[in-house]
Amino acid sequence: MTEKNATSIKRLAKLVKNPNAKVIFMVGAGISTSCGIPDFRSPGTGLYDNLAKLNLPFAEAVFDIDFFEKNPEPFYTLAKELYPGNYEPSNFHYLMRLFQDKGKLHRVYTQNIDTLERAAGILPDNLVEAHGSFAKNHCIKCHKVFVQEIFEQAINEDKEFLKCVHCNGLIKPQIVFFGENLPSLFFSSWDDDCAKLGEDHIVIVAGTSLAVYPFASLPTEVPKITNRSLINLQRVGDFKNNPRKSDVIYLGSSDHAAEQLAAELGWLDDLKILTNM
Ligand code: CNA
Repeated sequence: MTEKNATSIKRLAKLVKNPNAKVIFMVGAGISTSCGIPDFRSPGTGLYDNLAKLNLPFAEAVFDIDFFEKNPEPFYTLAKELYPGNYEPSNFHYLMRLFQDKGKLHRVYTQNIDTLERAAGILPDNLVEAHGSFAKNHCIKCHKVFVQEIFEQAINEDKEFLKCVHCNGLIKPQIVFFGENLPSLFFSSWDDDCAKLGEDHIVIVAGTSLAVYPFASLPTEVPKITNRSLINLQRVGDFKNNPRKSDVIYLGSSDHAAEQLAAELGWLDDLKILTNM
C-alpha cells in the first residue's frame, strides 16, 4: 500500500470511529469489476472498448432508448452477460453491508444495475438504485409494468424480443437508458439526505468515473461541513476539478481499500465471514 493510501485509510477510519458517524456510499461499476463484470470506461477492459461485436454505431447506443426501439438485439446480448445471479458481490459490497450491520450506514446510492448490493444484503430502505435494475420490466410505449422473470426467460430461451400484450410496444428491464428519466426515488431520497448532511456524515464515492449526470453532481452538492472520500483507480469528477482540503483520497482497488479499512476498524474478521475469505 502506498504511504498516501495508508494515511487515507487511517483518516477515514478515524472519521468512522466517531460514535455519531453515518456513511453515505455513492458507487459505480468499478466496485463490481472484481466480480467479473466489466465497467464502461476502463481502457481495454471496459464494455465501451469491447462492443465491436455488437455492431453498434456508437458505444452508448446499447443503452440508448431510440436505438433500442429500432434494434433491441445488442442490449439483449449485453443483458445476458450482465444478468443478476451470474456474479457474487465483492469485498467492497460486503464492506457496505458491514457498515449497515454496525449501524453506521445512512444510504447506498448505486449506479450499478447488477443488483449486487441486494445480494450482499443491503436492505431496500438503505438502497437507491439510481439507474434502475433488472428487478422489473416495463413497456416502453404504454409503460405497463411486468415481473422480472419474463425478461430472464426471454434472454435464456433466445425467444423473440418481448412485446407488450396490451400495445405491442417493446418490453425492457427498468434500467435507465440515455433518454429516460431516473426513478423519482433517486431525487426524493437525495433531497432528504442532502438536507440532513452534517459534520458527522461521511460520503464515500467509489468505483465511478463520475461521468454520468445527474448522479455525477451528487458529490458536488455535499455540504462543505460533511467529509468526502474517493476510493477509485484515479481522481474523478469534483475530486479532480474542485478538490476540497478535507477530501480523503484513496487511489487503488476498492476491494483492497475495503480490506484495509475493515482491518483499521477492527472489522476484518466480520468481513472475512461475509466474504468467505
Ligand atoms: P465507468 O464510467 O465505467 O467508471 C468506472 C470507474 O471505476 C472508473 O473510474 C475506473 O477507473 C474505476 N474502477 C474500475 N475498477 C476499479 C476497482 N477495482 N477499484 C476502484 N475503482 C475501479 O462506470 P460508472 O459506474 O461511473 O458509470 C455509470 C454507468 C455504468 C451506470 O449507468 C451503470 O449502469 C453502468 N454500468 C454498470 C455496471 C454494473 O452494474 N456492474 C457495469 C458496467 C456499466
